[in-house]
Amino acid sequence: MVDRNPTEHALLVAVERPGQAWAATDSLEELARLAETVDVEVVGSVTQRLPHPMAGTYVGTGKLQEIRDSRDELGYDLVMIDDDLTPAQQRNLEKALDVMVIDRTALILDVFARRAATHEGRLQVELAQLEYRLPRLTGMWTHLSRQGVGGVGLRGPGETQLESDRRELGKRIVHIKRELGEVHTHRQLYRDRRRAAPMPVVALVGYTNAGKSTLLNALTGANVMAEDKLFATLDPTTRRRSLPSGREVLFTDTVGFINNLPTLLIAAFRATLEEINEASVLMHVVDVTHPNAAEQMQTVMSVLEDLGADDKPVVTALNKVDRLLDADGHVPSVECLLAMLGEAAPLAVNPVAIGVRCTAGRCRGRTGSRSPVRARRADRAVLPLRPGRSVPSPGPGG
Ligand SMILES: Nc1nc2c(ncn2[C@@H]2O[C@H](COP(=O)(O)OP(=O)(O)OP(=O)(O)O)[C@@H](O)[C@H]2O)c(=O)[nH]1
Ligand SMILES: [Mg+2]
Repeated sequence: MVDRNPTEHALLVAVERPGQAWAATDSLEELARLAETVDVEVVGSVTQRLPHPMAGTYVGTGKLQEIRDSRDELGYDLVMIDDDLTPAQQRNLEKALDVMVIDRTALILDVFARRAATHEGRLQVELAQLEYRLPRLTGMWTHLSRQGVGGVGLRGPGETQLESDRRELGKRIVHIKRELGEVHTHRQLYRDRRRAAPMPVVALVGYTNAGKSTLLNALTGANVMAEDKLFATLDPTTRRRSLPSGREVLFTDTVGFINNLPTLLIAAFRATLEEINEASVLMHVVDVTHPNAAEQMQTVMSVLEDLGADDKPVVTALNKVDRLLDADGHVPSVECLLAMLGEAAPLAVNPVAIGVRCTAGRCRGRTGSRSPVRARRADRAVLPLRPGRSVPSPGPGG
C-alpha cells in the first residue's frame, strides 16, 4: 500500500433515474459510508434527475458548471460518482472539473484493497484493480502515483504497475491469474475431500454489515472478525456445528453484497461464489433494523440470481431483532418484522427472527407460533430450525 494523502475531501455526485430500485439519497448515503471507510471526508453531494446519465460527462452541462462553481466554497479535491463511469466519461469529467474523479467501482475496489487479508484475497483484489485500470491507463491522474502520492483509487497492490506500460500490466494480470489458478486447484482438492465425507453446507449470504460473521461466530464459536464496517469479511470461513440430532452441518461465511456490486468483483470473488454454489442451503441474513432493509434484500436476491444460485433453498434470518425489543423486553413477531419490510416481505423466504447481541436475560420472547427467538446470553443465538423447535448454540469453541 502507498501512504495516504492527508485527508481528501470529496463531493459525491449521483444521477437519479426514474424507476431506480434505490433512491439516490439512500445510495449516496451508502457511498458516503464507503468514502469514510477509506478516510475520505465528504463535503457535499449533488444529484441530478435525468432519464439516464449523459454519455459524455455523466451529468448535464449546467450541472457540471454548478459543480465547478462550488469548488471554492466546498473545498473538495475529489469527485465521487455513485455509478460506474466509462473510461471516456471519467476522462471528460476530470478535464472539465480539473480534479480527480472516482467512480463507485474504484471506491469499492479501494475498500477491498484495504480489507484483503489473505494471499488469495489480495491477489483477487489486485487482479480486479488491474483489470479496472487497464482501459484507464491514459487517465491524467496516474502521474500522482508516479510521484508517490497515494489516494483513493490509486492505492493498492497494483501501484507499481501503474508506472509501467500496458504490456507490463497485461503480464502481471496473466501472472496473477496463474497464481490464482493454483490456489483454486488447492481449494478444489480440499473441497473434493469435503465431498467424500458429505456434510450439508449452509452458506450465510447477505448485504454487507447484515451480521453474517457475527452469526457464524455465535453459531459455531468461530472467531471471524465482525465489525460495524462495510466489507469486514472478504474471505470465506467454514466451520462445523452439530445439531441436536447429532447431524453435522458446515456453516460458511461469505463476502457481503452491495448495491451496484462491480461485476469485476463478482468475478474476482470466486471463492465466495464457489461456496455459495456448493451450498445445500442459503441463509440470507438481513439487518431488519436498517432503513433500507427492503432494498438490501432486493439487491441480494438479484446478485444471487446473477450468480445462478437463486434456485437454492433459502432461510431468511431477520437479524438484529434485539434492537427492536419492546418495553417488556419482548422481540417483535415475525409477522411484525415482515410488515416492516413492506413490499419486500415476500422475499423473506422461510423467515426466522434472530438477534445475537442480547444482554443476559433481557432478550426473551416469542415471535409467534412459527419462530421462537430466545437469546439467552450475550453473543449467543438461538436459531429456530423449524416451527416450534429451536437449537441452542454452543458456547465459544463449541
Ligand atoms: N444488535 C445487534 N448487532 C448485530 C447483530 N449481528 C451483528 N451485529 C453487528 O452488526 C455489525 C456487522 O456485523 P458483521 O457480523 O461484521 O456483519 P457481516 O454481515 O459479516 O458484514 P461484512 O463482513 O462487512 O459483509 C457489527 O457491529 C455487529 O456487532 C445482532 O444480532 N444484533
Ligand atoms: Mg463479515
